[in-house]
Amino acid sequence: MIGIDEMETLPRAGMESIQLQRLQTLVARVYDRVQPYREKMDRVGIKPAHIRSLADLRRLPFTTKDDLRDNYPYGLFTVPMDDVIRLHASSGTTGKPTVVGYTEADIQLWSSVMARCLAMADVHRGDLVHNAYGYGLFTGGLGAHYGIEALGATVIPVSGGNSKRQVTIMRDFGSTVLLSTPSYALNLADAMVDAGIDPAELKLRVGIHGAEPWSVHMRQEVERKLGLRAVDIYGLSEIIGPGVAMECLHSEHGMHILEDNFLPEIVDPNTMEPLPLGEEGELVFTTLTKEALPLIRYRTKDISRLTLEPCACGRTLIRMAKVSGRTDDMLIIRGVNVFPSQVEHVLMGIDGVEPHYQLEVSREGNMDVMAILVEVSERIFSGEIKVLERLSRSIQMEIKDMLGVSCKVRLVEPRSIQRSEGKAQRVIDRRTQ
Ligand code: DLL
Repeated sequence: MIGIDEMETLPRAGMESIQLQRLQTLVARVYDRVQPYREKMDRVGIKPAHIRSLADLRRLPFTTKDDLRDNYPYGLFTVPMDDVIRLHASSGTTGKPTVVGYTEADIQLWSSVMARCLAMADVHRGDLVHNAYGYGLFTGGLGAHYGIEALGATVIPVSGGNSKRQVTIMRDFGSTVLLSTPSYALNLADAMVDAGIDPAELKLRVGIHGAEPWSVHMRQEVERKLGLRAVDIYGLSEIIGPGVAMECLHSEHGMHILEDNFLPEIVDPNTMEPLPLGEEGELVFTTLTKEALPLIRYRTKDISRLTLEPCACGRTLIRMAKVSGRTDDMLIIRGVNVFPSQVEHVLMGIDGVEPHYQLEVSREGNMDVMAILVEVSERIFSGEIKVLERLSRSIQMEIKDMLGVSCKVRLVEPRSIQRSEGKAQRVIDRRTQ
């Protein structure tokens, strides 16, 4: 059984010395093997030998999604294709997908970091793990799958879709752990209601949800509707997939980053200067142990904060706060910056509102107009018009108060907003169409 790995309780100096050693090896490796990296480093006059302390990390150039696109599909790989045993890809909103490759050692590494993450939520041998992350090019399904096996638990590789069948399987197979995006977990809760299954009939103990931002309120909804303890897991294809960071059962305030493998920084997205612990900014990762596609200072566009405050579980790993949004998800509505997560936060605090919503942005003349489509509960929807009007006005006022922007509110009937099997689509921007 996997418990707390020895890497997870190291004193700071011990961790930093491992990180430095790994960073030096990595920088030498990419400089030797990958021309685009060498050219970038030469341009700023930095050689592998210049990396003498962890502080020297900031002298290295950043890597972005554009670097991956410019070298599509395999240009940043450090090994010949013969050594690559797996490919995955993430489809962005525009252009070519981002292709990531893994050597055999990378797959082992991925399985082990994923197993360590699961262990943080006390998943263990004997657990029946219902894996509803999509299998395929998306890293969620297979990444989690190998981790569950490495842990010695039983994997149920159900993938996404066909929610009705999923809830029957969960009940009949006796699933104890659910892995899915948070939005899909809510779909499964609806499917349970439809099938007349009470969550209390199930053996679910813990839900491990990630791959999209979700608020603390949304967590409460998932926990209430499914009768389990819901924890957050973070990762991205470029860095490895799921398994970069994970909440333990003690930590309501952040995910432990497996920093022996993934070295985090927070930078100011405008100046690109590193920010001190505790300040919010863009999360940047350097992969310390990956072979096929190591990345140096990769800009994730995710917004978070780092903390070294001790955690009750005893792990000394640095933690990242729940992702509050993405720099590229930010909507600018009549000059005001709006993140979908802020809207979610406001909505989830209002009684009668369901955790299903969408933001529609359009242009009327020269004006940006934001409409919020919100599902309301059956009770409210079938109630009096004046109750609906009051609710709509109160949402408008709360949004105006909290975000400083006025919006239209359209209350829609339960289950009318399209459900996703993976990541939910929260924003429809019609300004560019
Ligand atoms: O979503 C990997 C993953 C699968 C993570 C399953 C967790 C569970 P990508 O498709 O490359 O990889 O998308 C990565 O998703 O940059 C974040 O914007 C977002 N994301 C991932 N986890 C979280 C999370 C997978 N826990 C992108 N909270 C990332 C908020 C998340 N956003």
